[in-house]
Amino acid sequence: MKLILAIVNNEDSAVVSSALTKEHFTVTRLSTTGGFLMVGNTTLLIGTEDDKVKQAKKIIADHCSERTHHATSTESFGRGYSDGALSGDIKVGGATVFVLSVDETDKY
Ligand code: 2BA
Repeated sequence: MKLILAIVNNEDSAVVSSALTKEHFTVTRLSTTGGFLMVGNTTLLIGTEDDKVKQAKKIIADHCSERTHHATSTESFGRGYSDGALSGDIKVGGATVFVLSVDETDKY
């Protein structure tokens, strides 16, 4: 069994979770915040069998798009920048995906 963690853009999160549930994946959505831009994103938790990971990743890839975040000189980044040194266009996403092995899963 695997646990997929997928960090996706808030604007894609509803569409991608619907596409996953339509294909019988079970999904939990967490409201999260990126440590660099300090803006909201969504982390999907998807527990699934090993042989379905590829299918889940394809659905995520098909429904998540890269976006450009236009940073302004007034933004303070996670690294502490506030002098505009990193202002400009920053590419974000489509999705950042981690696949973890699960030793046990129980429901009570
Ligand atoms: P943020 O941390 O807000 O990062 C947003 C975007 O800013 C990143 O897009 C990347 O283009 C840039 N960025 C992030 N950290 C940077 C740094 N230290 N220096 C320069 N530029 C930096 P993505 O890579 O697509 O990441 C989108 C979001 O996915 C991230 O939001 C974070 O919430 C998550 N993420 C990405 N990689 C991760 C990782 N290795 N571990 C944990 N979370 C990750």
